Amino acid sequence: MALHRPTLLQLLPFPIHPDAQPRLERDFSVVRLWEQDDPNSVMAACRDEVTVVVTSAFMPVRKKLIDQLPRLQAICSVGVGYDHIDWQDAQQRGVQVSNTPDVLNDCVADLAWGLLLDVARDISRADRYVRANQWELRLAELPLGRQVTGKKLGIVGLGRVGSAIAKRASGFSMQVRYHNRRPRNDVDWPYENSLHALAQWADFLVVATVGGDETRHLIDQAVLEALGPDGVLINISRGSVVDETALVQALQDKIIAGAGLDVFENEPQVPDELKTMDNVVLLPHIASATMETRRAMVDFMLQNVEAFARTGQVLTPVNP
Ligand code: 8YV
Repeated sequence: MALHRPTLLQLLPFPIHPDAQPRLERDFSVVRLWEQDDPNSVMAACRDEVTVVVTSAFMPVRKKLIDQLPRLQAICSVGVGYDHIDWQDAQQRGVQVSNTPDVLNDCVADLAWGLLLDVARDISRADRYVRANQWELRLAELPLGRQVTGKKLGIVGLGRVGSAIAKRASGFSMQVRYHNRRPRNDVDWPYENSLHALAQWADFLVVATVGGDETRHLIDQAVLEALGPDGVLINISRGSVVDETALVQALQDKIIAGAGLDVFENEPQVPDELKTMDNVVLLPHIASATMETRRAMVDFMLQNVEAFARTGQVLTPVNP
């Protein structure tokens, strides 16, 4: 007699992890939504069966979808951020929501430093200069960059990723300060209780806080003015944390010196004005995008799904 397996709704594939599909299908009857020609009718057919939804930061799970699934018990996501999930609505209904913290800290911190070094030393700009044969033809001089070693690094959001970014600063003999909702008593870096004061102090302001309503437009015109004409903004958290219109204006008016951005307010849309600026480095949300880290993230999602199948509890419920 075949056992009735619960139904899992999978919103996207995970080709990076060779075991992902067999491991999901061992415990669940899996609906592969991305493969369906008519996802709406497939959803209508399975909505009363689905107990688990699997997703990632690139595939939102909003209240509308949660409301469509009366037997939903868990949403397991790949990625540390969870602003793409209406987790409060889920939790009100008793639906568990899990993410994949920690396994991406180093990778994201590495990329924050990549952006910082790139903007400060004009690496991408110098690469474009060589490719356009400007070096050989001596058509134009490259401007001088900014030194990184010995400068001041301000971290907005000293969580797991923020700490990994801060640790790397010692290799560059930099001073570090941070701003959080509240000071941490387990670190030696000085706390600034005002974001404005941190921006005023810092040469490089790195945004590593969570996304969502609470942090929306935390980096606004006033913060950018405090950062000042020699200051550089780096964002590897969520586009929503920065008021993008204010940022474009600040760059155009030379209120700040430059920016390195891995995330944007309306991904994959990037304001055209930014694309023409040489003091800005733009990346397509790749901070965790290495083979090792993405595989570890998918594996962590699988462990959450498997723990839920075994015990009824996910391993890492989101913890706002
Ligand atoms: C990933 C991210 O790109 O972890 C996050 O919150 O934004 C990124 O690391 C994303 O989660 C891919 O699934």
